[in-house]
Amino acid sequence: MLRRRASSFISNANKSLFIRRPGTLPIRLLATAPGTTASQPSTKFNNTNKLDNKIEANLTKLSIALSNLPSSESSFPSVPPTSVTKPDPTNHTFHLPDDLSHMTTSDTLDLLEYFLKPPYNHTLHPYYFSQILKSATSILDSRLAINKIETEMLENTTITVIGDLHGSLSDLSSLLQTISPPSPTNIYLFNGDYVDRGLHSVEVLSIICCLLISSPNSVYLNRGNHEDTHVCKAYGFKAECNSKHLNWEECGKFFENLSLAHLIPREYNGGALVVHAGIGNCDWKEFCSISKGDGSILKSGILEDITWSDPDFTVSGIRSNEIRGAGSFYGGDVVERILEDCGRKHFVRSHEPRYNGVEHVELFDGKGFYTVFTATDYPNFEGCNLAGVLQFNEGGEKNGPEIITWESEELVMTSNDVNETGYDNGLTCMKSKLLEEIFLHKGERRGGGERSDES
Ligand SMILES: [Mn+2]
Repeated sequence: MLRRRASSFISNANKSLFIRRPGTLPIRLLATAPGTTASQPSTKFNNTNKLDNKIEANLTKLSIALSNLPSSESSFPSVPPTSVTKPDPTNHTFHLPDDLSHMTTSDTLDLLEYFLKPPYNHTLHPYYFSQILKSATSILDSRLAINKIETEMLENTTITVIGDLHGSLSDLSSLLQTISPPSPTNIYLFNGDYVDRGLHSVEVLSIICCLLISSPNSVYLNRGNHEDTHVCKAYGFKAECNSKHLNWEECGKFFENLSLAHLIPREYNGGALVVHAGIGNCDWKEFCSISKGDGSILKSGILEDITWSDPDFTVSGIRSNEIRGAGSFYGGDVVERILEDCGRKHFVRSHEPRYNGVEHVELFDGKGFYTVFTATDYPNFEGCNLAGVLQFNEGGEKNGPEIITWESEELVMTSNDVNETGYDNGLTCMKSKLLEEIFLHKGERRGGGERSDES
């Protein structure tokens, strides 16, 4: 039913949607947006980065070392926030409720609409950005490092794992269209890497925080390797905050309060262990003993492994990850052992882009290993990879989770407001027809009983 509704959205929005169950070929429902070609280069990400992962880790470690020097900050100039006081009601900015505990999913969709309206350069006022970070951090504070997703076990409840978004607001927008906004029967688990590389990390992080605040029992967040002030200092988020006059340092507390792993209950396709990247050389008992990160995640063995590692099923056991220069390579035997220990059937991670959005590797005894990546047009694939999410269904013990993928929305990006940092200031032009279609249906979604007003 969700898929049927999603396809009617997508049809009007000039995009393609694939729905694939494990072991079947994708079903192409709709035509590719006119004017797009498979070889079209990505315009959503900072292509000056060649995504060399070893350089990424080495740069981060260098950044950590530099940060320990007294004068190191001089090489990373900050733009101080222009204002942290509440904007006057007459200010033509987007205003959030005074008491954020009263914020609804509808308010969050209004904010998304504001971000996507012409002239395409809207962002949150520094006061509200600070307020939502504080509110989201206080919700995360009560959650465990290895957190269990609790659901009300309502009929037809789904838990959807969302992979890296990397500042791609259009992919977050199409996610909300495709699987509908979070609700008590539509649980979201964002699996890290919300910021860096893309042009709208501030807006992506703002919408994710607002979804968490408006639906705290329906939204869960894992920490990725880019939710680290040392990493996002080098990969775009800090520069973007500076260009939008936001206090970047306030994000540090939010990052440190993110959970590192989530357990999906066994009633949902046998359950799953979900981490951003992987696991290292530790048993389940050690894994469960970790606490949330304090400062950089590159300083601690287990945290670094969870957020930086990659699978290598050609070998068994654990070995150092010489490609990234951080984290480990782990074999299928390591995954199978930890699944046995935690009593779950599937292992889900993100961290690496996949051409088809989701990659599934079948392990022994029906157990599954999944890589989920949700940002489209990623530079690794010349800008033509699909978005993917993985959906767990209540009562679906006998089957695997459902893979849902779709193509990117057609976008026209401009960079005519590049500031001195070389960073596009957020002037993203989306085709007006697409925008009209997205928000034409927003009222329908609200009317469908999916609006969440929980606080
Ligand atoms: Mn990552």
